[in-house]
Formats: sequence, structure tokens, C-alpha cells
Amino acid sequence: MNERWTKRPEGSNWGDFGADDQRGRINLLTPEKVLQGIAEVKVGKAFCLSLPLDRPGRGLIPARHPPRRYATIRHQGMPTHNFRMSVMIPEATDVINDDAVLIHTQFSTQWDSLAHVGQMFDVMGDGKPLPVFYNGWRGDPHIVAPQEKQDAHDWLRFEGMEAKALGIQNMAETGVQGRGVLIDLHARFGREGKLVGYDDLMRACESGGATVETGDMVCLYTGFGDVLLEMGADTDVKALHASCARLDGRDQKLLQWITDSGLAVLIADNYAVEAVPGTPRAGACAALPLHEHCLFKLGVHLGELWYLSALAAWLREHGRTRFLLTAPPLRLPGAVGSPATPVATV
Ligand code: UVW
Repeated sequence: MNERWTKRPEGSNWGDFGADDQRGRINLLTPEKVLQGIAEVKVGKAFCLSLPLDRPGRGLIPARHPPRRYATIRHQGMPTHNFRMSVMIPEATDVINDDAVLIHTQFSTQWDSLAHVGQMFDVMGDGKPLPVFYNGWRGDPHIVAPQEKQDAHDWLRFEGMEAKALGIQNMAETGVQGRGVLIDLHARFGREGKLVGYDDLMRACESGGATVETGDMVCLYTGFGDVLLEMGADTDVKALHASCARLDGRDQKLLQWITDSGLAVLIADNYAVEAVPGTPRAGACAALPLHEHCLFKLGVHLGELWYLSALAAWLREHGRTRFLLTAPPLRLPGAVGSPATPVATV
């Protein structure tokens, strides 16, 4: 018996990939799936599926800020900016730049690790809900709390937080490569702020010719990335929140489809894949029901704010929906999310 849980959440797959599994459905990215992805490479054209990492402007999710860049300090307090090596070695002709970045891992194009969203859940069946994550890993001791530094800048006040289990490096270490399938919601709903349930999703699959098989990496193109880029740095947050399709995480049929389809990961060009918060419901429940279903119950990593526009246009023009997708996060031990620069090859 597993010592972390005696009762697994209804509809979850905890334990199915192993008692101590930390990869979830990434386990489905087998060599066969990589070969299926490679079989989709017909013309050798590659697409960058990342936004510029300083987009979306400020304010979309107020806790997350654009990257800040710093020059490193190389010698006698001097910044490594057009730094002349002759300062240190008189004959040297070299000129050097070096930088450091303070980056909010989920500000722009990103992966959510399985440590990103858990639930208060009665995992030991003793009537005492605890903070728990996929496969019964705990908020404490597995997701280690930060130490507070009272005198630090707000951004830097809580240092040392660490996902000792389920950190994003677990995903990175697999290479995250396989067959991508794009479902074109924009072709069906345009920029309407539409809540998409199972029936809508199935109609979009049918009209776009997309089929999803076990182990596929599913990308939802909604057009959100285009709206965001058109706004430039001055994000109109209200307009953005009202734009384009997002999944209805309260639709049980949709959640069941995620389970049954066997998809390995779920990706969108919007900021949460689903509507946030989910439509109101009486009683104790998840505010982010699709996050609960994917990250907490099934171990399905979520990709958000990906740039899918150019790929979607090319696929539509060529009557295709599948491609090779290579999308590792940073191999950053203990992080709960990561920027990504995914590549689709067609
Ligand atoms: C939220 O907090 C809404 O997280 P995510 O980046 O997964 O949308």
C-alpha cells in the first residue's frame, strides 16, 4: 500500500504509472509516439510556438510580471556590458556582455508542472483534507515552503520554495517530443469569447478533420495569441479576458473526453486553457476544474500562452492537423512552471 494515500480521487489515475510516478501522462510519449511524430514531417518546415517572452504586456495575471534583465558584475563592480577584457588583461582585445534574468516562469509561453495546482483532499480517508497534488504528493513536505525575507523587494520576499516532488525537471528530462494535433477552435468560433464544452469541441474536431489518439499532444488554437500580439505592450486586460474560446471545465463530458482520449498533454494559446474561474457552482469545489482534472487527477501537463497562429494557418492551408512537436521546459529543478520555446515541424 502507498503511504501517501489510501483513497484516490474519483476519476483519477493515481498509481497507474507507478506508486511514485511524477510524470503522469508524459509517460505516454513513448518511442512509438516519437516515430509517429516524425512520420508527420513531410516538408521540413519548423514553427516557433513561443510568444516573445515579454508578452503579454502587464496585468493579465497581476501576480506575474515581464522578465527583468540585469548585467552580471565581472570585475571591480563593473557591469559586464561591452566590458573590455583589457581592464583585466592589458593585451586582450575582447569585449564581453553577460546577462541575468529575473523571470516569472508562468508569465508568457509556459508549461504548468504537476506541482502547480493541487486540491484540499481527504487523501488518508480520515476526514481531514490536506493539500495534495498528483499521485498523492503533498503540499508539505513535498512542495517545500519559501522562507520570508522581510526587507527584500516584494518580488523577492519569499525565496527557497521548491517542488521536491513533481518539479518541472521531471518533464524536461523526458525531452517532451511526440505527435502534436491541432484543434482549430478559431476557425469555428472566431474571436467570440466562447465557453467551449464537449459538443463544441467535437464539432471543431469534425470540421477541422482532427482526431486524437492515445499519447497525442493536443494544441487548441483559439486566436487569443493574435489578439494579444496586436495589443502590443499596452495590454487591454478587459478586452483580452473577453476574447476567444476557452474550455468549459465544468462540463463533465469534456473532462471525461480528456480521460478517455488518452491525450498526453493539453496546450492552448490562451492563459489557462479553461475559463477562469469556472462558472459558479454551489458547495465546495475547484475554482479551476480543468486544472483539477488534468494536473491533479490525471497528471496531464498544461501548456499555456503558446503561439499557435502561424502553425494553425499553415496546417489549414495544407489540409493537415498533425505535426512533430518538440517542447521541453527548462530543466530547472524544483520549479512549478517553466517558459518554453516549443517547435512544431511539418
Ligand atoms: C492560474 O493560476 C490561473 O494558473 P495557470 O497559469 O495554470 O492558468
